[in-house]
Amino acid sequence: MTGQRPHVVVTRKLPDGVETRMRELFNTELNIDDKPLTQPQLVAAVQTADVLVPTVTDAITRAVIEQAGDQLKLIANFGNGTDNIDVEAASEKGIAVTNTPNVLSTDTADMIMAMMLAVPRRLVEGAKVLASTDGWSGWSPTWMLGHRISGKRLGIVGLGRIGSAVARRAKAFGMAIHYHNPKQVHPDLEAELEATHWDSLDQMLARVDVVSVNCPFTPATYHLLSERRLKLMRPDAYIVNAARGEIINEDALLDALENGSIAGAALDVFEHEPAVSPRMLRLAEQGKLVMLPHMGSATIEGRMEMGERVIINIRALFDGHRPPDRVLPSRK
Ligand code: 8YV
Repeated sequence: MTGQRPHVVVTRKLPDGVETRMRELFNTELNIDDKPLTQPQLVAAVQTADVLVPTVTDAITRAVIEQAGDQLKLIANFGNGTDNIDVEAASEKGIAVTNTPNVLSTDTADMIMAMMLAVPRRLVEGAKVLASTDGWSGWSPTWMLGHRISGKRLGIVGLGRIGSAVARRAKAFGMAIHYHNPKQVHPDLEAELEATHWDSLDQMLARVDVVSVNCPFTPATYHLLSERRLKLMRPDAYIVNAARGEIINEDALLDALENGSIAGAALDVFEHEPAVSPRMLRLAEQGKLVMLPHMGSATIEGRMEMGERVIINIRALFDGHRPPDRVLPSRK
């Protein structure tokens, strides 16, 4: 450490205000060009940094962590999900891991509502008509009809911070809230949302009109929405995913969309991100799939607040306190 100023390596370009503040407070190494670091560059970073600030695009694997120098005290993720970091390997080496919870929940939930409406209300299809060379020939009572979401049942897979923000919005849109969590949420939250808890994900999937995936990606949630489970969904149901692509078996989802065993999907995240397949592009062309490039939390306000959380976590640790957003390895 240089005096009391920790050496902080930031792996991607962050909003200017965040970078300026970090430079004022720390001995900060920025990535102005925003070119993602290679694995050897990440290893080099953990060998010199007191703090590494990675994002979802950096794989901070056990192999990377094992090569870290003793000076590395904190991996302060710029993001909520920490599936890009081997938290257990970090903990074994005495390296703390933090994330940026809460500050992106409302932005992500807003985007999820837009995604929830996008397929049933044919948002992208409609917008394309006006932008096409043929243009729009005029209004008709039976043209571009979609489906109403009000009065429908929403099944939230993972009623946590983001899931609850989605539920509040969906309730205001007139949807009935159902959820599957390993553990039932606090009765006050259930009462506020008038939410129905399903112990069995299978049973919930068979009974809801829209599924929103809002759980973290962990080894336990890999392909949670498996081929078998997707087959339980109703043929008029929609699925929305702004969590992580790996939670849904993407091939099985594409099969279901192609054969009409579910009505549509909106995805902000992908199993092989950033790659999307020609099959997906065809389904998007047909209006059965709306795809966004991982934009769930992409507001300048949210990104500034994420940066603030990162700074607070670094300062807390180097002031001798427990960082407020400490992430612990999941219990096996
Ligand atoms: C962020 C996200 O953009 O925070 C998360 O978990 O998925 C995104 O909204 C990204 O992770 C930043 O690292």
